[in-house]
Amino acid sequence: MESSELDTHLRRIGADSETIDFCTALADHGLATLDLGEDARALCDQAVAETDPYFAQGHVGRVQDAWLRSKAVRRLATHPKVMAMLAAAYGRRPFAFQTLNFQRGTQQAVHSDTIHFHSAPERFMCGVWIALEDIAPSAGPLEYVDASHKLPVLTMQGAGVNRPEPEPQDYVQHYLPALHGRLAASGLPHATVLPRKGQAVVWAANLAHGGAPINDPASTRRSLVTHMYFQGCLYYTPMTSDPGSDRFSVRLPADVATGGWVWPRRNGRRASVPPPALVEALRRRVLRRPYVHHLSA
Ligand SMILES: O=C(O)CCC(=O)C(=O)O
Repeated sequence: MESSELDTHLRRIGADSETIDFCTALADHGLATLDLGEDARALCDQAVAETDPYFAQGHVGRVQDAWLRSKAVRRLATHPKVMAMLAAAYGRRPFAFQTLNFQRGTQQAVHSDTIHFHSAPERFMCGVWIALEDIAPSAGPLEYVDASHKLPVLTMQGAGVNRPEPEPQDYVQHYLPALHGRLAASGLPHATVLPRKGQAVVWAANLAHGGAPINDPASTRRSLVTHMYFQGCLYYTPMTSDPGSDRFSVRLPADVATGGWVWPRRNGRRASVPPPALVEALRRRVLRRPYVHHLSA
């Protein structure tokens, strides 16, 4: 999708007009929407019923990996139409590796997912944001910087963090200001999306996006974000990696469809996975416990 060969690729796979429109929008803007149909709208209601109890605890910002317990979240995260569109757009089999459920707008600073999860070769990652209810403009909708996925990927080192093991606070103090400076200099316009229940918004790995301000404090903005990787790549956590020096914090991502994991590969071979990543994957598989992130006071 992000190569100059997109048109040839789409002709070769015999893509239909909906697939061509989806892939072209993703290539041009870094973001494309899909309607998942009536069955998906029923699944959205079920996903809300299965995840609202987590939020009833109060002060819960997001629920990570509700798919481990919620059938509806798992089915939406692996929706066949989304999978087919992503396979066409990227030319590799996609797999969902993480879900996040939100009940309200996140007001998250504009960022790019390439600082949280990335791949080698680069850009084989994307986000899929499914509206679990109709999204109102005052509810802090998803915002993005149009076509910003075409900018070079900003690493911690590119943001001036030169210590061998960057620390989480470096993200706020260095990465975000550097990214925001680049985006301002690019002059690319900000936009928001207002999907209806059962519509999916896909963003490219490097697209700058975040949560717009909430103007109606009583509003809900129920959504499900699924982070996707593609088969046959090395998967890593960029914040603690230095890709320029070939030093990667390798991940062993889950495969939401199977409940297992997908082993990372580099140059066609299985890559080695550090023991802590293996232990974490085993823990997730045995405990099957979603993680509830509480809002700081
Ligand atoms: O839903 C939002 O406001 C932003 C979500 C997001 O940035 C993400 O999950 O990567």
